[in-house]
Amino acid sequence: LGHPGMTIWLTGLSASGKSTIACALEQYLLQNGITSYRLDGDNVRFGLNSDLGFSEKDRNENIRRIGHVAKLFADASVVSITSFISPYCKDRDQAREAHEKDGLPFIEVLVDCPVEVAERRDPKGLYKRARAGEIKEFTGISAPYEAPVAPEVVVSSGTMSTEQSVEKIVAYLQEKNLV
Ligand code: GGZ
Repeated sequence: LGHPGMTIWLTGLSASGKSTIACALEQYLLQNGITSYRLDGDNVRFGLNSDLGFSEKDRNENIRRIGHVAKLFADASVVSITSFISPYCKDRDQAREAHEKDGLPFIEVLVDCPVEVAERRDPKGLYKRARAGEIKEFTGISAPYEAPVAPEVVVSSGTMSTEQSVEKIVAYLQEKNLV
């Protein structure tokens, strides 16, 4: 019997650590024989969603499409792991509803990271450019981030290691008999 598909939805600021955690989680699942696939900016924003920018409307559409793609993977018995800022509650809730309506688990993971910490990391210099006004509508600086009110899991990228974050997510999945 194959493994049931589901979506593990990471949400958090730019430089919060979503991609790092998503990669480590994917590795863990694959090593344990669970087929998983990661959706992120590199394979979605440059392809399927290359027509979209960062206005509120474009982000709504970005997340709407990603929600449906993740659901298609889950429907095909794959564990899809998404790592997008997904700053609006309404958009994440829509993705959740689409999954739950069809009985597919949707696990929302808040990668909690104070904006000060993300801004100090600034691996791509984007916060600096946003402060300088060179990037408009930058999440956490000049565009909103609505943290989830009741995520299934919260990991704190400022105080937990990547391994600890993965362990916490896996522990939740085990507790719910999802892995
Ligand atoms: C936020 C931006 C912006 C603006 C470009 N605001 O750290 P990164 O570089 O690699 O991750 C960010 C990524 C965000 O894309 P998402 O598809 O995850 O966003 S959303 O869910 O809100 O649709 C950042 C880069 O794109 N980036 N401009 N204005 N992040």
